[in-house]
Amino acid sequence: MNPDSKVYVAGHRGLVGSAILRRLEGEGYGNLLTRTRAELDLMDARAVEEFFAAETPEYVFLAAAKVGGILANDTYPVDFLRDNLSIQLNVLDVAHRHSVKKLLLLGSSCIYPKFSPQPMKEEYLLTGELEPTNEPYAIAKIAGIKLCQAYRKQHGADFISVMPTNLYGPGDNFDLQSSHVLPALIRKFHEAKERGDPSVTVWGTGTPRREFLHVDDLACACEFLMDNYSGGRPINVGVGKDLGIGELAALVREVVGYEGKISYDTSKPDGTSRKLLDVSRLSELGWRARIPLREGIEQTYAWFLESRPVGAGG
Ligand code: GFB
Repeated sequence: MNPDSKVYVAGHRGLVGSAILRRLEGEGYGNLLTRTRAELDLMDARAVEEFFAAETPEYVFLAAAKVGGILANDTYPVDFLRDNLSIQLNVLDVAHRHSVKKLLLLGSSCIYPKFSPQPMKEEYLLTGELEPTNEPYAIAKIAGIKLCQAYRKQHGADFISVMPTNLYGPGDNFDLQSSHVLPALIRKFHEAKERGDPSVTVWGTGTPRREFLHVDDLACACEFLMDNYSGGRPINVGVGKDLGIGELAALVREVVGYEGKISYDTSKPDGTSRKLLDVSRLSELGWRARIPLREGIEQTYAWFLESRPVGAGG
């Protein structure tokens, strides 16, 4: 890409898309294309065709997706499978037919088998059963990877796929039913502190381990990979280390300044016990994450406080 390349960021209002847009604007890209969901429904094949025919982007970051935490995935399997398949089918088909130079598809670390050896290498894909709570989403994302590989094989399309670990950062979803764990804990500890609650409830047993990548690091990796990687195999993007959910809760509690207790609701699912990514291929290409977890949580908490509606309490 160069500063006047026409770059379409699909999903620019979401956690990942907004970070990619922020990164590209900051790097001086002056020909960026975005559409809100109201302006362009990516599940409407005709609308996607008309948009690409009219705008002819050269590069596409496909960050638009139906995403959510463990409870949302477990509750809405149709939405997570159907919506993500539909978006990917439409955008990849039209990107190929309108000769997009390069497309980067965002996936997720949940594509790997539940009992993968850790850390998980890209070649472990499809070597075992998936985690049931997010299998629909994982199947949709695996289909996206396979479609990128098929367009490369059959038509020579330069479509790459990037598999980030669990993400967090500004622009995250803080809804307690549909969000991922880190933003949920920020909100839970903040509101408990403001209300003076004696304890905060953490879902599950607290024993699963997760890896967390700040979304600004992911955006930097996506720009790097768009310019430096053109292969069929998905590329993992992570920080190379993880921590227990209980440790994370203690860290968020400290950052927020809450002094009450932590209790565990084991009626909620733990999900997979661990999903640490092997990031050696990415580091061999010359990229590594830079934002430390504590600093990233402090920055995200500050964003959460600034972005809450006035009078939202706390
Ligand atoms: O982040 P999370 O919802 O998704 O949950 P996954 C991670 C762990 O945190 C689980 C625990 O063991 C949860 O039980 N947890 C504790 C909480 N308290 C909370 C809470 O208040 N809210 C939430 N959400 N979790 C997702 C997949 O799996 O990972 C997605 O479902 C996607 O499809 C995403 O792949 C990256 O990490 O378990």
